[in-house]
Amino acid sequence: MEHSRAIVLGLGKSGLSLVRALRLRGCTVIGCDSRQNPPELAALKREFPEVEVRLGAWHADFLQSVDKVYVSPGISLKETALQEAARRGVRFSGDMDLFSELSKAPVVAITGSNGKSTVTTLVGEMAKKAGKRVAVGGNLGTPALNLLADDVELYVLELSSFQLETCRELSAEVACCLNLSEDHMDRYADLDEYRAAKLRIFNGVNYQVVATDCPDLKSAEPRPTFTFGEYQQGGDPKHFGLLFSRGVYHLSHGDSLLLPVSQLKIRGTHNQLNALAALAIGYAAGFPMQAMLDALREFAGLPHRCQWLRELHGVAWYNDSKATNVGAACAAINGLGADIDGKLVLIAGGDGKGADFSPLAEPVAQHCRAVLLIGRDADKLAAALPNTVVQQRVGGLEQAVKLAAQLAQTGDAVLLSPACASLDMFDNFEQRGDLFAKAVEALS
Ligand code: UMA
Ligand code: ADP
Repeated sequence: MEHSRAIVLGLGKSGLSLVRALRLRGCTVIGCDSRQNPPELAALKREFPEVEVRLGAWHADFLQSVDKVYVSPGISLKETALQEAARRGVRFSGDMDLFSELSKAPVVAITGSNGKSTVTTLVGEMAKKAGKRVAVGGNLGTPALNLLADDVELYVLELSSFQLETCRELSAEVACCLNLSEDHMDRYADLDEYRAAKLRIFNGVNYQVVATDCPDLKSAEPRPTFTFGEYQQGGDPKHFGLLFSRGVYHLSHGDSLLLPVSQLKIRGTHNQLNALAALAIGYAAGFPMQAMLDALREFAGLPHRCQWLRELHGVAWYNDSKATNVGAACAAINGLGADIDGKLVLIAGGDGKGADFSPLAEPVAQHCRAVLLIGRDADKLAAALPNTVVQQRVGGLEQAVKLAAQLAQTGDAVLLSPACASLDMFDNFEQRGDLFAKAVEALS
């Protein structure tokens, strides 16, 4: 390997996967983390006792002292030491650069502000049904480098803007940026900078999949294109749409009906779009249609994403803890709100990551009976919401669940869709969702 001495910045999951891949190829590695007790330190010391570890602040001189510097996705390239090193000519890589160098099988890559995990998992299920030996991961949870294996026939990867920032040329077989709305505004100067990071997914791509309502989310170079979105007249065989026929909406391909949406287990209009995106991606990757439809019928969705929990006294309870940004919560409110007879009691709030909450005003006005607000940015959120809807600030999630049970009426649904990250109150969105589910289970 050309870079015999490398620094790995960040000793979380990605950092450990980088150290592992580099050590396997004989590189000398120095592992660094700004924290005194990074999450994978113990595992690193156990597996690679020979690797030098440095904890605490890093400096440009040090970053300049090796052949290659790999940066974990959670670390911003705007950090002072990294900027200074960049000025001195250091080029930073990420785990996806090394993955591209080492992987031998084609890659299907999926990004976007929302729906990534759902679509990635769904495409993975479709690939399995198509009989492929597929490895699924990336931002979804398993670092891409940990998926590398000689017998893999296809990689299906969810990629975040953070991972794409340090990825020069992925050369994916198929790539898609599902949608774009504000997220991580504590890391990006503006939406354009965030978009530019996302669009790197198309560098060197063979086939691209583009949402018809986001025509700018595509490769700068002309590429063979498949699309998804509203139904389009003309029967374009490269388009997957929602077609109203015989009184119900269907997933369609060109002019052919594929499946009534009632046969999907995942709920909400946004999930119908996710199903169409997965079809377009799978089609571009060459999966047989029947395999894709079988996977779609069976897919029950992922936990914490508009997940149905229970029905109690005529009220349905949904856990959408993964809605960590405004766009996700808007989609869940609109999607579920349109699906139910009554209104929504929404539980929202947490760490808003610097977001503008105003896009929530309209969906809340249209679909919500009440909004219960938790967490650090509860007041900021309250200021953005219409005062025609009942609003109440509550101390915690359990209290919100009890109050929601009192406010909801028969035919309503209670939806936890925070529009915020969980980190001000919880370890992660899973812990927030699990606590919500427990509190809902305890209701009688
Ligand atoms: N950190 C420090 N100092 C360091 C290094 C990291 O404080 O020296 C902090 C970061 O600011 C961040 C946290 O540690 O808050 C984790 O960062 P990391 O890069 O070490 O994270 P990993 O454990 O490697 O996990 C990463 C992704 N995490 C992030 O991008 C923050 C995981 O996505 C991903 O599953 C994993 O790689 C495997 O690919 C999580 C995520 O929250 C689910 N992603 C964001 C999102 O989906 O919105 C982008
Ligand atoms: P990601 O991995 O991008 O965070 P997920 O599939 O985990 O996406 O879904 C996270 C949340 O985003 C869901 O809980 C839902 O609220 C919202 N969501 C899912 N799909 C879409 C979509 N296509 N458009 C907008 N919001 C969506």
